[in-house]
Amino acid sequence: MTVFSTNGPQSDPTVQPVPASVVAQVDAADSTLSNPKQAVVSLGSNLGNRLETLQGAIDALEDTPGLRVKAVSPVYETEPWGVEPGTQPSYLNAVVLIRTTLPPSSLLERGQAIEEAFERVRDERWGSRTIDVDILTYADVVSDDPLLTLPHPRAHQRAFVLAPWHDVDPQAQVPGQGPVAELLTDVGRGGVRPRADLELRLPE
Ligand code: A4P
Ligand code: MG
Repeated sequence: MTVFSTNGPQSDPTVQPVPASVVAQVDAADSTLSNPKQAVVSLGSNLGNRLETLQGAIDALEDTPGLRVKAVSPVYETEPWGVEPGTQPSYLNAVVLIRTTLPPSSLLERGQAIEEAFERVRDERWGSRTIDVDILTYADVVSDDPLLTLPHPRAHQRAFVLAPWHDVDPQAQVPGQGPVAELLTDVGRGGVRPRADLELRLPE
């Protein structure tokens, strides 16, 4: 039987109208899902098959629901930063641009899960590692929470971060610090060299 009402022939009198407040909540959730944020992630490795591990971390990021890897930088061979010269193998570093609907805390957890998956051992600060996944920026969020400091507190001092970041996004800004291009000029390119013979793939 077709029920006719002022709303037209398809309306069902047993269906109650959805309250406006619920509609507003659903709309807000939907706009979050359709409004991913840009984040920038730094990857570093100085143990094991460094290139393979960097690629594995990029693929694992892409496999994360609510996260797409949008760009991958060139690879740099870099001198270990923050330790006595000659005490650690050199690093491969790269920077990736992502878009994600994950909040910053979930992105951090995902990065740490990827570090675990590559059997990263934490026995000393700035110790050698199979993989380090650091969040450089998340949109324009600024936070001094030690669990997740944004932007990354040492990013603006490090050529191994700034050089690949500038390659992949020459216009990038570090919130509160200025353009990556200027920071890189200030810091210089000492201790980092591009490895044009090594390439990381953007996941399909
Ligand atoms: N944490 C706070 N903010 C962040 C953030 N923005 N991204 C907290 C990621 N983690 C963040 O990190 C320690 C704690 O930082 C985490 O529990 C997290 O809640 P960790 O990865 O466990 O330890 P770590 O990496 O040894 O310490 P730290 O201070 O984060 O080291 P860095 O500054 O990341 O430096 N030299 C070269 N050439 N290339 C490198 O990639 N990396 C490091 C690590 C040192 N020297 C290097 C390189
Ligand atoms: Mg770290």
